[in-house]
Amino acid sequence: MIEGFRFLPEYFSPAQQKALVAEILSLLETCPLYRGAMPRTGKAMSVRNSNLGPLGWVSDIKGYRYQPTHPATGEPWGPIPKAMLDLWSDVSDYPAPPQACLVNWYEAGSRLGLHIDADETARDAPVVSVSLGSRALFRLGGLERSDPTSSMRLASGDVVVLGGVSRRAYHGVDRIYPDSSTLIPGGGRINLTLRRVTAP
Ligand code: MD6
Ligand code: FE
Repeated sequence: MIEGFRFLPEYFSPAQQKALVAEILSLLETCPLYRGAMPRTGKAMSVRNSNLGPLGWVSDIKGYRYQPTHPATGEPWGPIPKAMLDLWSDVSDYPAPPQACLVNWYEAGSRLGLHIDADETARDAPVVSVSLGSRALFRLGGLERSDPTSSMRLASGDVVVLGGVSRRAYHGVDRIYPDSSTLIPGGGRINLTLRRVTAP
């Protein structure tokens, strides 16, 4: 396995998952999910997203970037839940807190193409992710898009850390297994990723 990749299955208990989903759903009321667009083409993304924290990752026809306000409401993003800040303290081994918690919302047919997370200047900080709700088929490759990949299922409560060399590895989500969880009303999947954007 590529150096710096960590898989922490069932990091969050079912009760913790329930509380975290309730908190996220509540925060999304004022910080709503929206559908971003792909740079250049403007094609709609398969996944809807929002953000929590002082910065949020947005994608539109002009490109990818971090910004302090929601593109639809113009308001600052909501706060990062304490459970997520505690997770970062526990697993990141980084001397400063995360600045962005990207909320990705998957429906039954949603997917996320193979990509690297490369829009942060603090490249020495890991990206830490939490899966909630339906299971997903996650694919992890290497530093080149053409490198061999391996696939694994991510279930609700699982945590993935891309640190070290794996921070620059290609990865994506090939499919969601609908009805594999009852955690989220309507049966979707939420993936939360914590990022440090700028060097402390
Ligand atoms: C997902 N995850 O699980 C997509 N990125 O829905 C990511 O793109 C990701 O899980 C960086 C670090 C961990 C991840
Ligand atoms: Fe990613």
